[in-house]
Amino acid sequence: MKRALITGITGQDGSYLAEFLLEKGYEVHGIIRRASSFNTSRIDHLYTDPHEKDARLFLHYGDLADSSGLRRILGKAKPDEVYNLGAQSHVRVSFDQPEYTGDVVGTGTLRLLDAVRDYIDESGKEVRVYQAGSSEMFGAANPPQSEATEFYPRSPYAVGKVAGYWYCVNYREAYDMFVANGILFNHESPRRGETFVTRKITRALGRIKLGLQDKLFLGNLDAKRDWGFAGDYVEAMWLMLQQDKPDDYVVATGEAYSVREFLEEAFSIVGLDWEKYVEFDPRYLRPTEVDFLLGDPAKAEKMLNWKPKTSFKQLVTMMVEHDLELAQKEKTLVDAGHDIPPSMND
Ligand code: NAP
Ligand code: F7E
Repeated sequence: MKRALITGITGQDGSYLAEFLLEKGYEVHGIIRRASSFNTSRIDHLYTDPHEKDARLFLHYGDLADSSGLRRILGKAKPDEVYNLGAQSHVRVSFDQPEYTGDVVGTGTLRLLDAVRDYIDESGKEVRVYQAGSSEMFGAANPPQSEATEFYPRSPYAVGKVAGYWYCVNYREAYDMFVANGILFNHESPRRGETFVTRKITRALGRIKLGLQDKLFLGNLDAKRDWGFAGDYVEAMWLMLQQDKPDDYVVATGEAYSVREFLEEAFSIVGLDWEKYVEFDPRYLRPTEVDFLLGDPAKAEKMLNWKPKTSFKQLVTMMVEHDLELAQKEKTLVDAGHDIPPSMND
């Protein structure tokens, strides 16, 4: 049985990847952060009591800021594959917390690589590493962006990801480690965090449709993104670690839409005119914006035989339908005189 270790298992991608690997028969170990409230809602459905004989999902407390903990976890999990998905992943927030973001996203990657390097030396095992790189690394570079496009990061988050990318290349070359950089363009789902623009829109839309909310405040509607479905993208992560040689791959759909177009598509599904509900709030602007990301996934298609399965329309519909159901549950509670429990905001 292969063993995988996932940092960021409680996040959107971590939950889909854990599902995917468990289905493939892996034993999955995940690193979770200690929090004062529960932060495992995205993986609760996968969890079984670790004392059960057939348990294959194990969680360990740790943090990318804590290298001794990472080393200890590697020793316990004994992974064949390590997926580094942990990050302060919000671009806007990275301007408010630049040092912390750089530490977790950039130096955190280095801490993990170095711990894996020592673990390989001590155990004699081959361990393969996937690094969650981002299209944000391209930033202001002209679209379409491919593996050959020069990076031009536009936020502390993106600079941290560029550092992580180069640490990975360096460890690959210096120590002959199997490290693959995925350069993933935006990918969304009903499990997307609610402060990212797509989910913010679909969550508000459900509430507006059911009369629980009047307005939606947004920033720049002109930005264009190449939006895919997270469930499709985790397969590409796994495929990168099944190749003969480690390499770097862009993962994208090859289609871009503006935030305005996302709004139009989402609101049209429920027969509402978005312009009646959306208002501008400059708080959501970034000091430096990324205007246009459009990926060229030709290399992943050719080398990994990977293609996205979900279209833009299907993605928006899936998110809108999910958030309408969630809003319906909230409405039932509100109508019965209850407050909406915080867990419904996940
Ligand atoms: P996400 O939903 O924000 O999840 C991030 C995960 O990282 C969560 O499990 C979070 O834990 C964990 N984390 C945060 N700080 C950490 C720390 N200091 N130490 C260890 N873990 C920490 O992000 P995602 O959308 O799943 O993205 C997964 C990865 O891909 C991230 O590295 C992201 O930057 C990158 N990426 C995402 C996209 C995209 O469009 N989604 C595109 C390109 C790259 P809590 O649950 O406790 O907060
Ligand atoms: O913004 C604009 C905003 O925060 C998309 C992360 O997963 O993908 C994500 O980063 C666009 C930007 O995602 C609001 O200015 C307008 O142009 O959903 P987002 P992002 O910044 O593209 C990349 C690939 C990652 O790697 C990141 O980890 O939408 N926008 N109004 C807004 N954005 C937000 N969040 N909120 C608004 O109100």
